[in-house]
Amino acid sequence: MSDLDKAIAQLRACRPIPENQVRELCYKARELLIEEGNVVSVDAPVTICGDIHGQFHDLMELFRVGGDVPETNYLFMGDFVDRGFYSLESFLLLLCLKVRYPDRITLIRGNHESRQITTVYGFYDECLRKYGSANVWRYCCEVFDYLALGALVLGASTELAPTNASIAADSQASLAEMEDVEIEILNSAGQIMNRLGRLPKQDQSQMTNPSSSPSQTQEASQNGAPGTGASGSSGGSSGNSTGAVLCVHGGLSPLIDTIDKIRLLDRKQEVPHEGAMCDLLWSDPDDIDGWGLSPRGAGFLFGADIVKCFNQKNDLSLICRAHQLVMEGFKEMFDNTIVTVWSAPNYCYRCGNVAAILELSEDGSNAGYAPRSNGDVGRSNGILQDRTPEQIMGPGRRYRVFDAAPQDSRGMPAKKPVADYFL
Ligand SMILES: [Mn+2]
Repeated sequence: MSDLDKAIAQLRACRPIPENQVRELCYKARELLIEEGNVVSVDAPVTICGDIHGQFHDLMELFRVGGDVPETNYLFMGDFVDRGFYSLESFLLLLCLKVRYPDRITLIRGNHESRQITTVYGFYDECLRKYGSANVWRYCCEVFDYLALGALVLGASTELAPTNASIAADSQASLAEMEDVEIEILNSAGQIMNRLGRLPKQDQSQMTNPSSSPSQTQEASQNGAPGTGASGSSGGSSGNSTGAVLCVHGGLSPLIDTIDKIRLLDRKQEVPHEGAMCDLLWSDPDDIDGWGLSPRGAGFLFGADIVKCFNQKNDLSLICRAHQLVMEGFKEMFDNTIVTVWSAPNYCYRCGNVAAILELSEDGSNAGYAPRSNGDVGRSNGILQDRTPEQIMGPGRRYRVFDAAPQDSRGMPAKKPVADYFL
């Protein structure tokens, strides 16, 4: 067994590894990450995860529900640390897996992967408590500076990969012979809780004129449970190519209108207080027109018009982001053009929410000749020339929803006092 495999085994048992091993691990991780662009390309199939926040036992539950590395290909959208009790073990395990299986796990940066934020929200204190010095915190922060800012998932199928999942006893879904399933929601036992059919592409004027805002009633009917009104009618022939899926921790920036502009940023630094890099890690979608000020004091709020315009310009079918607690684990907004994925169940051990991960399957329908976008502006002129943007369908999306790991599996005192940094 290699030293790295030993470290993985030790961290899986939630035991920190020695300081000198952390130093070496962080050095190796940096060497890997320095080679990655600001926007990493990831081929489907991939399982996309949101915030972890040091909830180590829930991360183990995530791997139980979603499959282990390297059997499952993972993309984590940041906020590995802070808030929970085990930021150190959670982040170091993910980093070990990255070094051990670089092509099977992608880590992008969240707003908590920052010196300033970790000093306030727990990770710094945790390192000091567990090692007696700030060295390990310093090594980790140097890795944070090299994490990619986003990822582009390519080759995702419009269809869901077949599954032998059974139907949950309490499922509300009408599961009989649905022709074109766009969204499937599974529980942590792998049973189907709900299925939503693909809606015919509606009101194309919204796409061609992104500044026109949908009415409130339309907006409300699209939030929460997209596709609820679906009758199973098809939005086009199955197996069509889907646009790329952009993954970022927070959201968009008024300074960024193309993915190429993200690629040009100098990311190897502490997260700045403002500017494009800051916005990508801090912004949130909101039911507004255009851009708005964020109550977080960093990043911006952005509306449906911004998302639809950006997606169209960059041949994207979906933006996938994390950063906001969602009680149901995931939330699709703006006619399914953006989704929030949240992967920390019972956040801070008290919020009562469930968590979710998003599986995108591989488009095997055109074996070797799948015309697909790569998020480049103008690329569609050559490749998707016979398609209007309205015909780029979203990928089939399988959400696995899970609860917090049982308290008795944690090996920690149930009455452990809440740390100061929760206050
Ligand atoms: Mn965040």
